[in-house]
Amino acid sequence: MTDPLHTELLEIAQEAARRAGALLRDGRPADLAVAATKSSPIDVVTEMDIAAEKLITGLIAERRPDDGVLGEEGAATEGTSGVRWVIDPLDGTVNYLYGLPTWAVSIAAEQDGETVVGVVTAPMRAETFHAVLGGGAWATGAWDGERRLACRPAPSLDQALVSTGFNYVAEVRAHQAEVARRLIPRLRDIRRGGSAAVDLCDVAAGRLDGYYERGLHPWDLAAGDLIAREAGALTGGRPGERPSGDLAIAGTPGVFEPLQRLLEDFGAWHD
Ligand code: 2AM
Ligand code: CA
Repeated sequence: MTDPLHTELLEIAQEAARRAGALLRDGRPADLAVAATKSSPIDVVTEMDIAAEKLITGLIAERRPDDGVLGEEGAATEGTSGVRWVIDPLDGTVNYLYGLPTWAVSIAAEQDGETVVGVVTAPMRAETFHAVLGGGAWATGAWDGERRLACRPAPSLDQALVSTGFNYVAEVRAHQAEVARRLIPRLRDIRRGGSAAVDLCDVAAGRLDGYYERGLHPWDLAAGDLIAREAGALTGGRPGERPSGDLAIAGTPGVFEPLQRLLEDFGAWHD
């Protein structure tokens, strides 16, 4: 039996994600990419980002005024109910700016510090992912109904397709490129999707065998991490640690462990 609180949180997260996703999709000026070299498009994206976060936090405040909130665009309230929402109103900002489809709204709800609900919606892929702790991971697409997700059976690491991301800071990127250079000959190939939340859902959906990234924030990870785990993937950071800003790794069992070992050997978390 699903906890009625979890069901309520899931319904709120789904509604908020759907409405924020529609706002971002419908509100994106068609000429945003054309002007992408000027500074103004960045402001447009930031405005959309803030508007999406306001929509989400407004809905939460209306339905559950005693909950805490942590959002990328600055929302930060403690709350008194034991529930805290962790929100990325627009994950994959650079893709959104350029008109690439891989961007998402990511909303998670924590109960007493543990993630219990995660929703990630990718409007340009017409896909929404969700998970409730202990209830499996699910996807709904435009052309099919709800289907349960299971990560891929593990290939050997040299046949694994692994996604990653690169930081906005140049020195960090240089180090990440060095780690990727050492990793590439050991894998089938590398992908760089541009949205941590979507990458984690793609691991859940069996479209990627693994994913890793350094420098993420809690809102990039919270929902996608639960969705990946509920689909049977393993997630972590450095050996023995939970995923964090130092390092976040997700992978199908059999890929996760050797990938984590290699990333440790290559010092993937270093400054
Ligand atoms: P964003 O689009 O909301 O900024 C890209 O590799 C992924 O990492 C995206 O999910 C991006 O989120 C996230 N990210 C968060 N902080 C980052 C940073 N400092 N540098 C690069 N990517 C970051
Ligand atoms: Ca993000």
